[in-house]
Amino acid sequence: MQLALDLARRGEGRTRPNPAVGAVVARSGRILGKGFHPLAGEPHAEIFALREAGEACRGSDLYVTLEPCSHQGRTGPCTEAVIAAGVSRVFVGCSDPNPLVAGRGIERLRQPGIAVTTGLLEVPCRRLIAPFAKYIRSGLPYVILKTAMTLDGKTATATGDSKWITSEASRAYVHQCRNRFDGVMVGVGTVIADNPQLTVRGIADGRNPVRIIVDSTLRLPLSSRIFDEVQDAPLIIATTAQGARQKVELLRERGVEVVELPQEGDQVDLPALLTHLGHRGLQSVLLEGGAKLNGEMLRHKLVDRMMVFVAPRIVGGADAKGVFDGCGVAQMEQSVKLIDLRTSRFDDDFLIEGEVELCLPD
Ligand code: AOF
Ligand code: ZN
Repeated sequence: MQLALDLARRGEGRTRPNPAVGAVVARSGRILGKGFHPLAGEPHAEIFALREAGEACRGSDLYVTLEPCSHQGRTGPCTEAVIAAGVSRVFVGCSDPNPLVAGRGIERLRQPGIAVTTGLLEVPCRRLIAPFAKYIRSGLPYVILKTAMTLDGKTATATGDSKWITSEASRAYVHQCRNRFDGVMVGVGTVIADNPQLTVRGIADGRNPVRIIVDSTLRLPLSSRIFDEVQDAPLIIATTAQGARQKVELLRERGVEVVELPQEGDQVDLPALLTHLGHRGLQSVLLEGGAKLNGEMLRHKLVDRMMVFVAPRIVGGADAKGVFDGCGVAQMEQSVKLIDLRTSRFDDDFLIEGEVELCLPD
């Protein structure tokens, strides 16, 4: 199952609106076939694994990170292929949250007497499909907020300098994350301050996520580096009726997708933006700041998970920038809590990751 998970990750960020899935056919400790779902419309993971194993499937074990599908979608039901191949035992990582499947796949496999074991490495298998699970339930993309801060919780000095808080290893990991996400999103203030490209660099076979910039008044300078690679890295600018018509036209001429959304106060209505991104098929979005957008996304309960890099530095000073703007909460009891915590290390930085607790305070 660990091998199936590793295989599945090769499809991460490529399969929307489908989940990333991996499968292995094995017998008596020998791997006979391997597969992963590469792209919606292409065969499912199990089909590749069964094909590779061929005749050897008869009497073998199938390990699959997600319950095999039992419905006719863009492709046929995997359950029928598994049964026809003569597999004896199936080990499933987690059930499929798609209401068209939701346990029916497992049920169908048991009908002709296949021994099905569920919940093998369930936690990582569920984590892998968390974007798909949220998307299929709500139509909204799964949002991971990524940030980097000093030990005293700052993302920039009082003068606004924010370059190189974290190590090169941490930054390389962020590129790996962008490569696995459908979208990457920032506020216009971050584009003005840092002039980022938000592309994937230094990864073989890397592909760029859709870049989303939240800019309620269209103040994004046309000289920004973000426009350099619009052909290879789609760019969406989310704005409101406050954005000048003429600028909208200029941006569209450059190949930018300008989306005019309702306003909340004088800001882009963020739930409306996320609904739009969902309609556009984005299943996962990496939110990379700044503090204002972070705070607003959190307030609207649109953040599902956080990745916080902590660098062993201290900036000091009351004016240095923090990770979240907005009014914050009055009582510690109302604070946003992360659960299912994990830590890892990138050179001298620590990465703290966790799921935002579901019942956020109002
Ligand atoms: C599997 N194995 O590798 C994947 C599954 O339109 P289709 O035919 O591609 O079906 C998409 C649905 O199938 C998707 O919503 C999810 O429920 C399941 N995905 N199932 O057995 C796979 N990718
Ligand atoms: Zn399938």
